[in-house]
Amino acid sequence: MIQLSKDSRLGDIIDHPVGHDMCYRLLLELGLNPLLLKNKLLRRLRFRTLAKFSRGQLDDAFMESFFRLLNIEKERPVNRTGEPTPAWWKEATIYQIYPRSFCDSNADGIGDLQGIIGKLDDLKALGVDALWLSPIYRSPDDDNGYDISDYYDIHEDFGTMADFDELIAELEKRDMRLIMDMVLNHTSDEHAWFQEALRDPQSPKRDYYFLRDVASPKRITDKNFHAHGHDDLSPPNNWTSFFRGSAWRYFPDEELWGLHLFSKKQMDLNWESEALRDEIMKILHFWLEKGVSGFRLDVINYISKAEGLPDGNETIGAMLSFYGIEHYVFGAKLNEYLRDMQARAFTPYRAFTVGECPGVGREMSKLLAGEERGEMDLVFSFDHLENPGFTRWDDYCYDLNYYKQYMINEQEALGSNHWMSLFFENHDNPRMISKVNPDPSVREQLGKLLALLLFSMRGTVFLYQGQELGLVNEDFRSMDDIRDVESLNYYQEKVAEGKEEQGWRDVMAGSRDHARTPYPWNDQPYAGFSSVKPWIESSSSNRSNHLKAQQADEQSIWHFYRRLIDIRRRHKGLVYGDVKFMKKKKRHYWACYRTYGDKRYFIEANLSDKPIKRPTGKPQGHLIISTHDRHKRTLQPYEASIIEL
Ligand code: TEU
Ligand code: CA
Repeated sequence: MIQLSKDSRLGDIIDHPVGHDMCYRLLLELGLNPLLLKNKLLRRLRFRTLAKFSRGQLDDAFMESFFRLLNIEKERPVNRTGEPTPAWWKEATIYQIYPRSFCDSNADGIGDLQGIIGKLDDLKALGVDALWLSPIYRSPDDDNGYDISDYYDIHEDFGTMADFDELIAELEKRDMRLIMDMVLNHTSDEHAWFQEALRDPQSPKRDYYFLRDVASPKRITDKNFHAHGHDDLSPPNNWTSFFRGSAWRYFPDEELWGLHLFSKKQMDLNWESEALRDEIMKILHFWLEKGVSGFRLDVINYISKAEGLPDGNETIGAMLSFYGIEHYVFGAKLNEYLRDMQARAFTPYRAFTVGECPGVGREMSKLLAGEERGEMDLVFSFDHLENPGFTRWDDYCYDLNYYKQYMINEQEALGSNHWMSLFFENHDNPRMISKVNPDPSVREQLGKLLALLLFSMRGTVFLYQGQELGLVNEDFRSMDDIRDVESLNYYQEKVAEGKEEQGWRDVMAGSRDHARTPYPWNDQPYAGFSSVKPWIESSSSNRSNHLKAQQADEQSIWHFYRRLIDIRRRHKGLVYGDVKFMKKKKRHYWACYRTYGDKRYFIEANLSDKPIKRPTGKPQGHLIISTHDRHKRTLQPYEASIIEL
């Protein structure tokens, strides 16, 4: 295997899986079109030539970090041809529930397990096959359950283990499955392991975390660190947290630094520890024994950190606004750790796994979830959620033409041994309809278009609660309405920089709370979510689009989703069929064929809010589903349909 270096041609770098995905991200970050990766002239350039034009940005230190990251990975993905192997999770529609905000059964303003159990018939009526629950384990809720303090117990706000067992049984009765959210990159600082590790220098648990003593020579580069009042001390390296500030928290009593990539109460676990990995296997077995069908693995690509925890590169840090990421985004032992879990926990139970992998793109996903790899089944990557040049905090209108280009790129480059996760929403992102076009008069049309685009591609569809109602972003009135630790910290930082107004605008654009407000069930107070004031409140526009009204209206977004799920169940060609896009260059126009055995489908859509001419004339065939009931020569705004040929 050749080592890549600054003398390598860009083409060779792009043909490397990590090189490809990193260059893709880099172009997005720079606001450039990722299609550039296919440019023949560019592919022949040597990296150092490119670096020369970067006005010193891509300096030697940058190149060293960049190529170190690339050269860690020695393997190349393989693309198989032929038909994909059938699997239940490829055909399934998986529905994500954010338990705090789904349904409150005991009038404390917080959703719970009995609330979910009471609504299973509605979910069955929609047609979903499996539920994915955001974490329901014991937690002090610094990050709403993503900070686990006991992996073997249910959060008291959500109920008891008996409620959980009942949920499993009720799901089984309805032929539905359960997928648990498993957070293994970090635990709460209140977890017994961490408490013991902190207190007792002799404890083997000390090795479960990244705890370092004060006598560290390195200086922090993060300007916000000083705002936290540790002026005289320096943390072990310059890594920063995704939730702002240094990634190191100082424990004054013990005179120790602890690493946390997320909030300061989410302490990173050290997977180098074999004893820790044994504990993790036990946890997985415990839940598999209870009958769960699989796991969504939280930030699983971050679990292998570079030896010695070296400083992050300044250029990469400045570019991504996070320092140190290259030292854990795709660590040297990641594949090994995943295979270990697969062999010891998942395979024996035939469990399904989807890994949440921020920063991982198409080619790295093939290494993490290729069928022959023995690592995971699926990956969530996020390169489609924002347009090039924008981040989640930016207030802009998402152009669906980028999504089209992204999907063409993905679907045509995957082998039959690869499978894609299809989603627009989750608990970490604003609502997709609002991103694309916040005009309330197009909400229904656009909601249906997005639904049809999801269900007509090759991959597994994941829905997030409320997406099937076409919910939109909230109109929060002030920071008092915001609950999320990420938004709160982000805003704090802006205030400290004297950019209060900017902070509020960014939070309104990107807050994760837009997706975390109560599910609207009916026209009762609090939309039937609870009989008391909920922990976070939603706007009247979302409350009025409640499930009950949509179930009563055959034309609603909810019925449209219900029909799509049903169609996908009856037409396996829409799941497994080969994908071929047409008229790729025509702006706003989406057209593709799906072929499976002797079945053929044509999917056509208008991605814009203006009518466009059908380039091919009126398609012939049997209309399976359409956002508009009559086919005309022009495609109406956001019109979309599936035709069986
Ligand atoms: O998210 C990981 C992640 O990187 C982001 O999607 C995150 O929401 C944020 O935008 C980082 O800037 C996962 C969970 O989905 C998220 O809810 C948790 O907060 C996070 O991990 C920590 O467990
Ligand atoms: Ca409750």
